[in-house]
Amino acid sequence: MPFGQVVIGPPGSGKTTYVWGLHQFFTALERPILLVNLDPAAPSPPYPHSVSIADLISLDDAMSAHGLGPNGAMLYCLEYLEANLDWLDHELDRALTALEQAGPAGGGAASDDDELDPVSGGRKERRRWRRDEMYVVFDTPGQVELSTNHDSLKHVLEHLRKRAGFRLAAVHLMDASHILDAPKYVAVLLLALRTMLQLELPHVNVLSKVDLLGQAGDLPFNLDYYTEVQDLSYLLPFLERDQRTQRFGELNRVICDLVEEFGLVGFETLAVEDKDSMLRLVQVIDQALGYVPPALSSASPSSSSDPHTHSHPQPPSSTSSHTSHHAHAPHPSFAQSQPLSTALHAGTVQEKWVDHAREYEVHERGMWEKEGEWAAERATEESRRRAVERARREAGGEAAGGGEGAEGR
Ligand SMILES: Nc1nc2c(ncn2[C@@H]2O[C@H](COP(=O)(O)OP(=O)(O)OP(=O)(O)O)[C@@H](O)[C@H]2O)c(=O)[nH]1
Ligand SMILES: [Mg+2]
Repeated sequence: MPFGQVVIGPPGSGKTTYVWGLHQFFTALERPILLVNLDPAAPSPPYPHSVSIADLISLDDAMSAHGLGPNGAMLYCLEYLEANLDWLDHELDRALTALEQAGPAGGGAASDDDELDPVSGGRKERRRWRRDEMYVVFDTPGQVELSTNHDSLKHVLEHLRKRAGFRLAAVHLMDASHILDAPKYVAVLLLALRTMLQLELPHVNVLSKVDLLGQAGDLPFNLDYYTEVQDLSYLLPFLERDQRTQRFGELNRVICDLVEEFGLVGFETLAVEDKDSMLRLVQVIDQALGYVPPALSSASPSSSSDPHTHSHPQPPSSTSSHTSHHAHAPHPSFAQSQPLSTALHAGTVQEKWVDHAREYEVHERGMWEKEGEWAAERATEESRRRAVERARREAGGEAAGGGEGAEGR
């Protein structure tokens, strides 16, 4: 029962960049991850992928074989995938099996030179990812109709869930700059709602590229107004003032009521290069999926499954019981993170990227410089320590060699 995210969103919303970022983030945290490219227009995506629809059919093939334009060919490719689910099952199974056998860090833990366990003296048990710990991320094309009214993607995902046993969440990226413009924000809300109703998956809507918000213009309301989709009637004056929407006063009101009545839409934020932002989003999606990242050592889940015996560092505000709710030992990335409720909430995002973007940038640069100096100092200390150890070993070896020589004489 592998877990996974299906990353969807309009063209240029940042899907591919996010998928690539996720791979780097998960690799750094030693979490299992496989990437699947479902965009036939991108035969060579920038990230290391295990499966690509381009090996089945490419957009160019579909265009030339059937005389289709890019949009029609894209729909054709997804229909072709739907008609070849055996191929997808086979490719996914091959990739999952390869990851199972490789284990963490591409096989480091399963290599022949396993270290000895310092306590028992025996060989350390090999840790391999289990199928139910696997995590697969699907990158999709930007054609919005694929997730709003064309059924092929929906059927492929249904197949993965019902037949192949995947537990999937849809992660819907939408460019944060749209919230600056009331009509575009309403369009984003409708798109999010329509997609949620179409795909019928656990759904996480995300305002992407939030780091660019500060440069994009003035926000009439605080960011949490938009992320929490608060009372939409406040938007009506903006819609009535806007030339594009002023003629549709009643329609605007009905659309806002509709979105509010469903009460389904809310947003997370993402700045893909910001570690805290990625961590927060990954945690939210883990929760939506009910996924607990695996602990690296095969011994640790049972030995530390009692939340009272965890020795991991407590987050700054340790009042939250978030990290101790997990049945297994939480992965270090979980344990060391802040509680979800306070980690990078909309208020912090607003401060960091909207109100005080410049000050934060200067502050962070200062922190990086300090971190760099600290790392350099550590490296110097470490190499000095190693040199001393080496010299000591060599001196010991010479003495022992001399002793042997003396005995022989
Ligand atoms: N500043 C900033 N730029 C981003 C972020 N995420 C993506 N981008 C940029 O947005 C542009 C589009 O990103 P892609 O990842 O190609 O978008 P996509 O959704 O995959 O696009 P399609 O595949 O064409 O639908 C690229 O120039 C990225 O560098 C982000 O968090 N911050
Ligand atoms: Mg892309």
